[in-house]
Parts: sequence; structure tokens; C-alpha cells
Amino acid sequence: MTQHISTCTLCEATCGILVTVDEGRVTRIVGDPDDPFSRGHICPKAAALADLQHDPDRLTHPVRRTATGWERVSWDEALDEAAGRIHALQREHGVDAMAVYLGNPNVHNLGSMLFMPDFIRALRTKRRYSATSVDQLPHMLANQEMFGHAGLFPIPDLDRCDFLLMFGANPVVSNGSIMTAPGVRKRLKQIAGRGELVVVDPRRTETAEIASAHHFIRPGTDALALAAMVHVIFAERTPNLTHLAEDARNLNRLRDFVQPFAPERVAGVTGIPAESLRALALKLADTERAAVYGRMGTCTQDFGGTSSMLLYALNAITGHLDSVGGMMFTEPALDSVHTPTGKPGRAYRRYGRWHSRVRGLPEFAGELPVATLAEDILTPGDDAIRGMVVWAGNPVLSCPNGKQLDEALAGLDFLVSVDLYITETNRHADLILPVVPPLSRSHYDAAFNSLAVRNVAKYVPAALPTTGEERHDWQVCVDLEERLARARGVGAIARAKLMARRKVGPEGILAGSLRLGPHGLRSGLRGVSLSKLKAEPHGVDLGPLKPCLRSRMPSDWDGVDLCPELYDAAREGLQAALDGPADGLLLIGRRQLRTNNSWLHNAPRLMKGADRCTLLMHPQDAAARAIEDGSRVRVSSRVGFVEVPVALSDDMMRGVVSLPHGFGHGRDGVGWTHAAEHAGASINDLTDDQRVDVVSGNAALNGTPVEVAAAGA
Ligand SMILES: Nc1nc2c(c(=O)[nH]1)N[C@H]1C(S)=C(S)[C@@H](COP(=O)(O)OP(=O)(O)OC[C@H]3O[C@@H](n4cnc5c(=O)[nH]c(N)nc54)[C@H](O)[C@@H]3O)O[C@H]1N2
Ligand SMILES: Nc1nc2c(c(=O)[nH]1)N[C@H]1C(S)=C(S)[C@@H](COP(=O)(O)OP(=O)(O)OC[C@H]3O[C@@H](n4cnc5c(=O)[nH]c(N)nc54)[C@H](O)[C@@H]3O)O[C@H]1N2
Ligand code: SF4
Ligand SMILES: [Mo]
Repeated sequence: MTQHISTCTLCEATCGILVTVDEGRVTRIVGDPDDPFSRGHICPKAAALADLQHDPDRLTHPVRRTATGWERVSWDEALDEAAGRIHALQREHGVDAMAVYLGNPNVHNLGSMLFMPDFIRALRTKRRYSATSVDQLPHMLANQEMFGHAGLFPIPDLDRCDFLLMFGANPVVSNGSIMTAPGVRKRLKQIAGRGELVVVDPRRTETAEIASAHHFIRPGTDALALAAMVHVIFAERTPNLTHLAEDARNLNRLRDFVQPFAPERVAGVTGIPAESLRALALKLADTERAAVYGRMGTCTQDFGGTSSMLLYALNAITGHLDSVGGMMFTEPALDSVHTPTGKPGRAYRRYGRWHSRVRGLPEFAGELPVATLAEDILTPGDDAIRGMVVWAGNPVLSCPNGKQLDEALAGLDFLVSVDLYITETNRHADLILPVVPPLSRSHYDAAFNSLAVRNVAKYVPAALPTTGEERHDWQVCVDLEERLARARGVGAIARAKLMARRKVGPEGILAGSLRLGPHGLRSGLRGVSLSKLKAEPHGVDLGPLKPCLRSRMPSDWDGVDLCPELYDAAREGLQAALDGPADGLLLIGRRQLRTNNSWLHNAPRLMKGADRCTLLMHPQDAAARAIEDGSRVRVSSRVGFVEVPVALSDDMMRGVVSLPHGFGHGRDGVGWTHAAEHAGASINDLTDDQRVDVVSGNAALNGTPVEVAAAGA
């Protein structure tokens, strides 16, 4: 029996775990009390890492789809065919005939983080999509437009904050997002204990439950509420920008932007009384250590872009951007923002350099909004998308109008998927290339150490070997690149470079990057290195966040832009939104403690108990439609309908209903046997691909207009 020190990669919290292995099987997973960051905390999902490891449904060798079902093929065959068909398709129809979709788990995977960018470049296509545009894109756009770099995320300084105002996030269940903070529930309770935690959400969530106060807000109206709070600061306080020194600009533009949105004007449509908005704004201004934070609920909605911009601006003008206890910036040991010399690079804006094919939505950070993917496949024309690579993603369940995307994928000339399972998405694939499960990978958290509430670093080796033929994601990147290079007749130098990268591997790149990072050689010989991390396997704490924005913004960036011009595109829509929505129900999503987007429903221990794919509805909304608690209802939107059981709850705001996302495993040919027994319905068969934020192109998953009626009525 052996015990391995490891890290859970299932969510952003990066908890330290201890994995007991007996004769090749995981027998126990517990929290690691010696991890200086997570201190023993874990959630019920950690144990599911064992289910993943030993799941008989998990693919352990490449497969090819045939008329009679999946057949086992060798890696050589599969890779040759994949590269050959990508090459042939691009030669015949142009490089952009191939598209790629990258899913969320890539960000939790060191090898993918380090090798995927090169693979994407090697694909040569501009048709790149990812889960970013159904998630945090609005934050990234605001980072770029306000601070000069899409990767400069402000993080709430949780442990020193005395007043946290939280919009559209539910960390008690999600375990925190763009706020890596293992044991976040305890950290939030401490804020409520020493000060105040206020939650603004259309549902009285599990986080609202432990908060000092909760306000219902009508979905999609956060930008109006935030504009009103900024309005209050201008009207009743002097914007406090001293902490940013001369590094802030466009204050007058901001004043002008929020001018139409006095609290009295937005109270009706947001559902938050004017005096509450005023009191919250003034409390922010008058509390020394305070922050306003927003997440999924503020991003994936009609005004996601503007909400993110105003959130940052409100922090800035109340003295809480880049200051202790407010919204701060990490200085991660592996730093993707700074150049290896330690100097901030030049600002380069990546927005609108090309556009989606049918709707003409702008590229951001090299990607197109995924809400446009299906139409860019389905609309006939010479420039249509004909082939795809889907890597660690399940867009049929995770992107708006999933049914339409399902149809689109079924009609592709070629689809190759890199995944652990046969999913709702890759059941349409020609080839599936299987990769190793989390506990068989070494790990350094390249993404979430950069979003953590303290500066931390930790490296763990793989806990278990693989027993099948699975390869590492990074290996598959290089495998495919090599074959593409060969098919295209690319020169010897490029191929030698690839061989060198394969040889160096993730560890080699990590070692070099850590030495060159802010805590490496620059902090002297005792700074962070891979060997130091290997000697401290529970991880190292590099201290609390420090004000550092000036040194992290690009050198040619003119200081924080409090109101970038790009957001003018939203002005008209915001004005129109003041007149309020038509009557009717708005649908929002929710997460649950025992789920992880669409892909942990096959873990038996997480799926025990009652059906969790239920529609939450306020009792009065139900009574008005003669709907009874526990009955089946039909929920319909512009794009489709689903049938689910209803659970009545006065935790819902009137006029708002909620359905979890990630379900809908009842489709034919899905390889998740256990998940299929608890299939549920997909909320994304209701969300609308035509609803996007006008500034960022991010999908407006929340606030979908729906009708609800008794099923069969
Ligand atoms: N309506 C609605 N829709 C949503 C959301 C919502 O709140 N509401 N949330 C959105 C958000 S925040 C996100 S991030 C997206 C997620 O959207 P996606 O990333 O498209 O979907 P996931 O469900 O995370 O599926 C991940 C897939 O990767 C596979 N996988 C897991 N680990 C690995 C690995 O290491 N390597 C490889 N190659 N494959 C792996 C899994 O088997 C699974 O098939 O969904 C979005 N969709
Ligand atoms: N257990 C579990 N944990 C997870 C995941 C999971 O699937 N399961 N997924 C992971 C991923 S990929 C992510 S991105 C994070 C997300 O982490 P969070 O953002 O913390 O999680 P959500 O539950 O999506 O919270 C969004 C909240 O916004 C509210 N909301 C909806 N519409 C609006 C609106 O218009 N305005 C406001 N103010 N609120 C609104 C919803 O009611 C919900 O409570 O969670 C991660 N952690
Ligand atoms: S909170 Fe997240 S990282 Fe921690 S054990 Fe749960 S799933 Fe894993
Ligand atoms: Mo996400």
C-alpha cells in the first residue's frame, strides 16, 4: 500500500489530496493537512477521481467509427488517419475549413496548457472556439481593455477583505471561480464574521445562505445595478483613485457612461430598491478593505461585457483595485503575462481581427464566439466549416442551442476528438483518441495558481501509471503536429524543434519557466525551481497578494482605462433595457456540489439519491400555471423544449426558474452507462445561440425567456 501526495484537478480550488493506492487501485482519497493552501480541505468530488481512474466506461485505446459501431485501432493508424484527413480537407477547402473547440479540462492539465498553443497554431485555422465564450470571456476582454492584457485577472483578496459584495457567483457550491481559494466556504464565513458578505443573485443560493445579506436581482440587469452604484459614487462621494496614483484615465467618460442610470431609474427593472443600491455603493466607498466580485451570472448574460467592465471600474473608483483587501493581482511563479526577461511585454489588443462567418461576430484573443459555431457549419457555402477537432470538450451539452450543434456535428466531413469517454459530442466523431485520467498525470497548476487568493506553487508527480494505451494530452499534441508536418512536407528544422519539445516535455518547460518567473532566479538562488518544488511536495506558500498592477501592466499601457470606448456598443441596449423586460419567465442555470459541468455524472458515488435535474420555480409562479410540486413540466424556449420534474422553492425570485447544466445524457450512443441512467435534460437545449453579449460575443446563457407548463397539458 502506498500513499501519494497529489492535487485535485477537478475544479479551480486545487485542493491538496493524499491518494492511497493498493495493488494498482485507489482505495482512499483524503485532504492533505500539510498542503499550506488547502490545509486538508476537500469536497465530495475528490473521491470521484478514483471512479474516473477505474471506470470501465473510460476509453483506453483509440477507436474509429464504422457503419457497425466503434472499432479498436492502433495509435499509428488513428494518428495517420487524423493528420491525413485534416491535411486533405484543408488542401481541398482551405485551412479554415477545419475548426477546433477546446473544452474546460484543458485548463486543468499542465501538458495541455504548455503544448496546446503550438498545436493550435499548427492547425493554421482561424476557426477556433472554446468554453471561454460560454464562460469568462467578458472578464478577459475587460482585462485587456482596462489593464492591457487579457490575462491580468483581478482576484478578491478574500482573507483580508471586510466587505465582499458578490454578484452572480455561488462559491459555496462551485468552490470558487477566478478566485482559487480552497476551503472557500470557511473563508467567506470569516468575512461575514468580521464584516459583511452580500450576495446579489436571482436565487437565494447556498452562498447567500451563509451571507450577511442577499438581494434578488432580475437576470441580465447587473450592468444596470452596477452602473447605478458607480453613479452613486460620482453623486455622493469623490472617486478615490489615489491608490492607482496617476495610473487611471477616462474618469469623465465613466461618469458620462453611467449618467442615465441613477438608482431610482434602475430599481424597478433590477428588482433592487434604490436605497439598497445606494447603501451598498456607499458601504464600498467607506470600507477600507472591500471588494465587489462577479462571476458566471454576470458574464453569461445579455450585458456580460459591460457588467465586467463596470465591476472593475466600481472597484477602482472606490479605492479597491490593486489594494489590500480589495481586488488584487497575483504574481504567479509560472507567469503567462510577463515575458521571460521579467519585463511586461508590449500591449497588444486582440479583438475583431477577423469575424465569424455568418453573423460577423468579432474574434477575441484568437477565438470566435462558440455561439456562432453551429451556423458556421450548417449554412451552406464554400467557406463553411467541414471538419473539427474537439479536445476535452462536450459542446453539445455546454453550448447554447446544443441540439442544433448536435445536428451540425453529425453532418461534418471529419471529426476527431481527444477525450476520456464517448460523449454526447464525440459520438459523432470519426476517431476518438483517449488520454490518461488525472491521477496518472504529474501536475503543476499553470492556470489556477495565477488566479489564487495567495501566491502559491506546487508540483506533484503522477500518482498512478496508466494500464491501457492512453497517452498524455501533450503527447497527442506533438503526435498530431509531427504527422501534420510530415503530410505538409514541412522542413527539417520545424520537425527537429518538435522532437526537441517532445524530449523536454512539460517538466522541462515548467522547470525553465519557473526559473524565469517572478519567484525564480529574480528572487535569488533560493527562489522557486522545479527541484525546490519536488523537495516540498505539499506545496509552497509565497505570501499574500501585493499591490503590483503598475509592474504587471504592459510597459506601453497608459494606465487603467476606467471606461474603454469598446463598451459604447452597449449603451443603446442598456438604455432600452431600462424599460424592463416583457412579462414572462426567465431561465437561469445552477451548479451542484456533486457535478462537474457535463462529465462527472458517470461516477456512481456522485449520482446517488434523488433526481437533481429539477426545475426550481417560485410557488406563486407555479400556482399561476396550475403546476404542482414534484410534477413533470415542459419548459420551452425559442429553440426547443425539455421535460423535467419541478421543485417549488421560494429561494427563487418571482419570474425566474433555474435548471442545472451538464445533464442530457439520454442521447443514443453515449458511452456513459451510469450517467445515461440519470440522464436528465440539457438546459442548453433551451438556451439560444442568437443571444450573445453585444460587446464580447459571449453567450447569454442566463436570462433565457421560457414558458413552463404541466407536461402533457
Ligand atoms: N447553460 C449553461 N451552460 C454552460 C454553463 C452554465 O453555467 N450554464 N457553464 C459553462 C462553463 S463555465 C464551462 S467551463 C463549459 C464547459 O464546457 P466543456 O468544456 O465543453 O464541457 P465539459 O462538460 O467540461 O466536458 C469536458 C470533456 O472533457 C473530457 N475530459 C476531462 N478531462 C480531460 C482531459 O484531461 N483531457 C481530455 N482530452 N479530455 C478530458 C470529459 O470527458 C468531457 O467530455 O460549460 C459551459 N456551459
Ligand atoms: N460543483 C461544481 N463546481 C464547479 C463546476 C461544476 O459544474 N460543479 N464548474 C466549474 C466551472 S467550469 C466554473 S466556470 C465555476 C463557476 O463558478 P460560479 O460562478 O461561482 O458558479 P455558478 O453556480 O455558475 O454561479 C452563478 C450564479 O449566478 C446566478 N445568476 C444567473 N443569472 C444571473 C444574473 O443575471 N445576474 C446575477 N447577479 N446572477 C445570476 C446563478 O443563480 C448562480 O447562483 O464553477 C466551477 N466549479
Ligand atoms: S473543491 Fe475542487 S479541487 Fe477541492 S476537492 Fe473539490 S473538486 Fe477537488
Ligand atoms: Mo467554467
